[in-house]
Amino acid sequence: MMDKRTSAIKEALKVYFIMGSTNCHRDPVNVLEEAIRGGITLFQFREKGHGCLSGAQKKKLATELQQLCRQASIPFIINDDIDLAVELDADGVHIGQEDEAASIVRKRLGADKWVGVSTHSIEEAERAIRDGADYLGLGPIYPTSSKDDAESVKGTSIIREFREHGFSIPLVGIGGITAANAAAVMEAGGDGVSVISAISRSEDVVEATIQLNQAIHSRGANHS
Ligand code: 3NM
Repeated sequence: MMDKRTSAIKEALKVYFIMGSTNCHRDPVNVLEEAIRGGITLFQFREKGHGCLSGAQKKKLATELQQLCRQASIPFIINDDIDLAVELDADGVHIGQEDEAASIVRKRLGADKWVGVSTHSIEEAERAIRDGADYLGLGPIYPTSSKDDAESVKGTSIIREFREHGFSIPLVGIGGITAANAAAVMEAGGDGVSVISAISRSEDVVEATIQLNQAIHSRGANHS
């Protein structure tokens, strides 16, 4: 039997939207509002890249986005910035391999918060799990232009490989995922898809989010 925390995390990972101000052509607050209307299940504030906000401006945007998530009961995760996550009482933190170890993040956040870790190999995953990760991000599944220092494209085979290895931890795919290829991520054993541009750069954010939702629930997708 899966425990309550794990099933809540798996549920939240289904349509996982990641965004910061540099990912939007318009007001990120409006983009998030529309993505929530379209049915995202989890949000990560990731303020990175050329021209990104810092200090008080970053905190102000984070607070506004968190407010929207709270109103909609969508968990609000912060990328990398542990101090900000503690200050805002965010629901969790997502870190990469170049960031602080998951064990340190876990200690700072406490047992109740969610800690997500990007991993690219079985070894990195084993360490993240030992260090207390709640879920793993795997990518890039497909080519992406949203992350300058992305690793080589892994394909959905990385998800299958992790499941065959026996990892039961919640897994979410990332990198170049769209409504057209999201079902393959689920079929490989993913619990959900995390996307930046498929939502943030869409002409119709509500519709793009609905389509992603439909894709992950499409026939053949893994419903476990
Ligand atoms: N991390 P898009 S790929 C933030 O491989 C991020 O770990 C990745 O953006 C990884 O949905 C990526 O626009 C960018 O491709 C995802």
